[in-house]
Amino acid sequence: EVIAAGQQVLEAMANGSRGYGFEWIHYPWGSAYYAEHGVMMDPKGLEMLQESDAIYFGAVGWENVPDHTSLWGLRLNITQNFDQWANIRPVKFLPGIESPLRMDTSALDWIVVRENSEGEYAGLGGRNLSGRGPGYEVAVQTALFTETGCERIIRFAFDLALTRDVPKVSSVTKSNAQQYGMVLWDEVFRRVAADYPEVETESVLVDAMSARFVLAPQSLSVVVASNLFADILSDLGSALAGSLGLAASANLNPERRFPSMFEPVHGSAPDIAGRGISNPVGAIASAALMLDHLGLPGEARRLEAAIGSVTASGPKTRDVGGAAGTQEVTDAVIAALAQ
Ligand code: GGG
Repeated sequence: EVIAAGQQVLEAMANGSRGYGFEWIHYPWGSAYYAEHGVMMDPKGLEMLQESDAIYFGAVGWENVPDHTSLWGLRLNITQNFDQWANIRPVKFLPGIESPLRMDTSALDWIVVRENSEGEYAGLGGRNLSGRGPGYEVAVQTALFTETGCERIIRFAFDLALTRDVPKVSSVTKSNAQQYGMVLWDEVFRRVAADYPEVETESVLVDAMSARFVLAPQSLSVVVASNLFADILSDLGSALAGSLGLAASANLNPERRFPSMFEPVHGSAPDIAGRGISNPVGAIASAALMLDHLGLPGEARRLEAAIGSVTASGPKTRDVGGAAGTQEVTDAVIAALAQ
């Protein structure tokens, strides 16, 4: 639903004859596909996707497939094999959206940079390791931190900070307890920071950063963290900005060897899926990130301005206190683009 909404918006933009267009290939991969084929995507799916300039992705997960099967079979299959190692998740406080924070939120604006290729999502480990049988099973899940993996995402965060009004990077770990991988991360962070003397830095433990998101979010600009920590923190950030339905993300292969993937932060929301009431803003804002990646930054800003004018005074879905449906909000964004 939300991807169809984003496609309508992009088509409306391209139809304004601004010198670009879209050619869409729709791949029906997901849990319904799994029910029919026993796999989440075509076995040649990566080769098929490789032909595209970008991937516009909805959400993964449904009740008929275990979550780890659907996530690894589709989303992580793509992000890991296409080395989309930088996941950027802006936390935007849009006009007209009420935040649960008790403060003036109008100037709040930070970006969570998620390491997207290793860490706790390395997929390393196993079950039944003790061989001792039911009731005594042992499972191991290992996080992987490589110096090159840490360095590339930390450098990415610093380069991003240089483009922002407040050039500051907050690095988040739990290196007091995770004494190997996250200590390596902290060391790499200090080393890379030395190359960026104009950027303010801090290293914060993830528990303290969770509290900071709520108590002092004005102190944040770019927050870089491991795969799992940044996933959790970005959900917290989206909720503080008013709804998970608003949050956009980009899974980038910065070297452009593979297509990058743009998706709303939210999941498949089985409780409301298919009812025409999902908030399309997260998916539409992800389309704006895709426009940036495709070399159309002016169009990306134009789309973000249209989203802002709709959240400020247009129809709203129920997650942000309105009663409008997905299509009504989509139509309003398209109308705002025309103004
Ligand atoms: N559009 C994002 C999405 O589908 N998320 C599903 C999910 O469960 N993701 C977990 C993760 O990526 O860590």
